[in-house]
Amino acid sequence: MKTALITGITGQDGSFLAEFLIEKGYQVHGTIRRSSVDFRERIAHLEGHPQFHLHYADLGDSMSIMQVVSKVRPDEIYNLAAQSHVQVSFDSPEFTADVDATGVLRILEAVRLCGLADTCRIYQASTSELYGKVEEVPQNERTPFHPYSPYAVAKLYGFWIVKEYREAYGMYCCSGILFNHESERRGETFVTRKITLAAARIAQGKQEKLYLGNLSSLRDWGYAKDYVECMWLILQQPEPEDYVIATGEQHSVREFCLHAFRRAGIELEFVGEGENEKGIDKATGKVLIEVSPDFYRPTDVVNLWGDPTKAREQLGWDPSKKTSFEQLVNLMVDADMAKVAVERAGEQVKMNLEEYLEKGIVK
Ligand code: NAP
Ligand code: F7E
Repeated sequence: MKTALITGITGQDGSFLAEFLIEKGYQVHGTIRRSSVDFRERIAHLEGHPQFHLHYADLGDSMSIMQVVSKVRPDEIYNLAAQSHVQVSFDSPEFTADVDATGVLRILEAVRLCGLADTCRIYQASTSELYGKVEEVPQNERTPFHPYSPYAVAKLYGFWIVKEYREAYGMYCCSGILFNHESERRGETFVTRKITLAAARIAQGKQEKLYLGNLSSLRDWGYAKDYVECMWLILQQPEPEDYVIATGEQHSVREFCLHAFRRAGIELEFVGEGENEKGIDKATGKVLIEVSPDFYRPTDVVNLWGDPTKAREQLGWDPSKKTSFEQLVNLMVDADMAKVAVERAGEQVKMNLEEYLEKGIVK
């Protein structure tokens, strides 16, 4: 039975990867951070499972990393922990650099210092943001990098230090250059989830309007559950190599909105341009989407489109057999429609209870 250590296990990808590895028979250890509120929603269903174990550690704290690596002595490490929000990285560039760049170095050194350099394989969660202000479309493993945010610059260090340790010390460590991947577990401030949640709330009368930034931005969006399989496949190869993981399809934020609102029962049309563009409900003429400069970034990456040929040929991972764009939008909207319906039912129960208490029906 193999032992895996996942940093960032409470995140979208970490939770899917933990499920995937448990299913494969692994002992799965994950790192969590202390927080004053409960943040384990995505992994709550795994707690208590005999193959699932949690440890406190922070990527900004070498001692905690050393401790967990020496205690667990993993066969595989999946370094998914990061300050992963691009827009936030403009507000917190130093924190982002510490976790997303130096944090990777801390993992690599912990493995070396614990004497695991020859046995432990390391996966680094790299990103299509490295291509940034793109120099080629679509992007593959040979496309030059041009990072375009503090997040991307930090992740570029992570990519290069992994390559350096591979070459300098012969370690089995590699990067998956993953394009955007989404799911019903995606953080609510990333654009796809923000849209699906708003579509569900608007359709059920719980929100009036959705404010977005650049509607013309293009992304290659896949399903996170499909992508965690690649992380594992990358570590099962005879030689450590870096891979682009993408669907090979591109869509705009505007297109995502059209599909999501349609799934929620609202047919939209977009009128106007730039900051004056609006998404209008065709049936009622109501403005449901507006553009707000608050969601513009100082530099924005607007043309991501991945070429997954190497992954298809070497890993046998074929995106055409995985979740399609339309299926992805549908499953996200369906999950948020259900979530909003449950919230509404809860509110109704609370209102009824308050009314009964007021009337003295319930004491
Ligand atoms: P996510 O949902 O934001 O999860 C990030 C995880 O990192 C959370 O578990 C978070 O813990 C943890 N974390 C943050 N700062 C930490 C620190 N200082 N020490 C320890 N843990 C820390 O991100 P995701 O979408 O699952 O992405 C996983 C990884 O893939 C990230 O490295 C991201 O940059 C990268 N990536 C993501 C995509 C994508 O489209 N999703 C694409 C390419 C690359 P808390 O829960 O405590 O905050
Ligand atoms: O933005 C535009 C925004 O925040 C996508 C992370 O997982 O994927 C993710 O980073 C696009 C950008 O993701 C809003 O300007 C418009 O062009 O969903 P996002 P991201 O920046 O692509 C990469 C691969 C990662 O590695 C990251 O960790 O959508 N956009 N309006 C908006 N974006 C947000 N968040 N909110 C808006 O209102």
